[in-house]
Amino acid sequence: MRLFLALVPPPALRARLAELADLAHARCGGRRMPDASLHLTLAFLGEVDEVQAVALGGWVRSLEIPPGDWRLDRWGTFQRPGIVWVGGRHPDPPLEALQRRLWDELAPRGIGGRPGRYIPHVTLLRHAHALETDGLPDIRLDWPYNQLELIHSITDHRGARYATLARSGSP
Ligand code: 3AM
Repeated sequence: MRLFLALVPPPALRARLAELADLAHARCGGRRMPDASLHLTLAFLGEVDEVQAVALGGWVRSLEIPPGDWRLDRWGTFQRPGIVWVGGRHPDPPLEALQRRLWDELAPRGIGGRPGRYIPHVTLLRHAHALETDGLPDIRLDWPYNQLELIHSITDHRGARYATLARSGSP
């Protein structure tokens, strides 16, 4: 099972992100993320077996995460594989601390793959034809959060869809 830890946007923010995804798609093409899949990845855990997934679910349910508020105010791109995203202009210390804490707790649970550098971002497009965000509107959105989710990424012929396995603070 391919798992990751993520923040899931509150409904009003999801709707705004979806509008931005439409605008970006009109300009850059590629594959627009479905509304239901919009998220901020905190940690990609890779492939785990079912036993590990159950244990990770228990751990996630036991987590209390400090409430935070992430400011989204920039467009960004990753060359490969043609990602267009929105994220923060400035580093966000609480979010970075949360990401570090998660990896500190994942390592003893046998999960590797801690990235060297963490760039918090919300993917809006994949395989964009043009990685050009000039002309897209200025953004200033706030993402209040107090919970993270353990998500199963299920890939089939229709692409990837996501299923939540566990939420923090909800034993
Ligand atoms: O949140 P985003 O869209 O940036 O690209 C995948 C997605 O990131 C990423 O994990 C998120 C949930 O699928 N991902 C997939 N495979 C990965 C890998 N091998 C990966 N991240 C790092 N290493």
